[in-house]
Amino acid sequence: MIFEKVKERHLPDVLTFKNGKEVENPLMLRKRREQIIHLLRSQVYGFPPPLPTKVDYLVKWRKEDAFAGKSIHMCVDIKFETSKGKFSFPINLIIPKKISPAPLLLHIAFRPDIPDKYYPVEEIVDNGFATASFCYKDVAPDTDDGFVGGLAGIFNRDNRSDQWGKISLWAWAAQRVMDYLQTLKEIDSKRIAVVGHSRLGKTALWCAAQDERFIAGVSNCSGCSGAALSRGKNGEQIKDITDTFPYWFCKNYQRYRENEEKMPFDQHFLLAAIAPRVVYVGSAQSDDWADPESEFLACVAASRVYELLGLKGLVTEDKMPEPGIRLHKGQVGYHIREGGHFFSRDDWKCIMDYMNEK
Ligand code: GTR
Repeated sequence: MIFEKVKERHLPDVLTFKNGKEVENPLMLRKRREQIIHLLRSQVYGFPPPLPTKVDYLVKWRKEDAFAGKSIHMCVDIKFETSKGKFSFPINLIIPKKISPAPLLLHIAFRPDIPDKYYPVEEIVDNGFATASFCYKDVAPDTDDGFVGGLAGIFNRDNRSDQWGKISLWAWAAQRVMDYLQTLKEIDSKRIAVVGHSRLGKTALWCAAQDERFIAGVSNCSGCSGAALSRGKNGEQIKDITDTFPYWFCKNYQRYRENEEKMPFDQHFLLAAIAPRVVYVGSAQSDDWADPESEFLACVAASRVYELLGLKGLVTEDKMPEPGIRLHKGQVGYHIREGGHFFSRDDWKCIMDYMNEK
C-alpha cells in the first residue's frame, strides 16, 4: 500500500545517475550522492559561500551551575574572517556535568532564548545530551532585504541563478558551529546531530546532507522544500513558498513553480543525501500546510538508498502511521503526533529517545 502511494507520486529515481545508469554498489552511491548534492545546490538551495579564512572563538561568559547545577552554560561568539570581510554570531552551549564526552544536539533556533517554547534545554540535558543553539536571525534576517543584512551582506550575493539563498546561509552557519564543537573535549565529536523546526527543519536537513561530520539530520514539521515530497503534495506548494520566501532559495528554484514534474529530483533526494547517517522526520497530524503524508512517503522513498548499503531505512508496517506512532528501528526514523504546527516537548522526547537508541 505505501509503495503504491509512493509510485503514484511519479518520483525521479534516487538510485539512477543522470546518464541513466543504475547505482549498483556503495562506491557508486558515493558518486551519486555528489550528484544529488550538486543538483540540490544548483536547483534548490544554491551553492554555499566559501569557507572562512580564519576562525576564532570567544567565550563571553560561563555559568558553572546552570539548570539546578546539572550543567555548565556558556555563551560563545563564533568569529571568522572571510575573503569578503569579518562576521561573528553568538551561540549558547550547555554541557551536562555528568557525561563526558557528551553527544550533542545542535538546535538552529527561531529565538535566542534559553529555554524557549521550542527548546526544552533542561529536559535535553536530563536525557543525556549536551546542546548548542544559535538564533538564525543573528546570522541573517529572515526578510527579503536584498541580501544586505547580516552575513548575507558580507558575502554580497551576485546575480548567479545558483547562488545561495538564506536556507543555505543558515546551514553554513550551523557548520561553523560544528567547526567549534569539534575543538571541545567535553563533546563527543562523532555524535553531533543538527535539529530544526519548520523552515529551520529544512535548514537542518540541508546542513546534514552537505556536511558528513553530522551524525544525523533531524527535522520537525519541515514540510515544503524540507522533508515533504513536492510531487502530489497537499498544502504548501513550491509556488506558495517561492512567492512568500523567494530569498530562502536560489533563483533556479523558481523554474519549478507549478512545474514540479520537471524537477530532476524530489525531496527524498535531500533525505537520501544524508545516508548512511541518520535522518529523523517528525510530523504533526493536523499540520496540513506541511503535509504529514508527503513527509512520511519521502522517508519511504529515501529508504532504498539505505537498503543498497545493507542498512535498514524506515522500518514500518505497510500502512500510513496513526498519530502516536514512532518508527524508530531503522536509520530513517519517523514519528507523527496529534496536533498542529509546533515543536513540542513530545517531539523532542521522540527525537532524544531515537538518538539514544542509535
Ligand atoms: C511557513 C512556511 C513553511 C514553514 C513555516 C515555518 O509560513 O510557508 O514552509 O517553513 O513558515 O517556518 O514556520
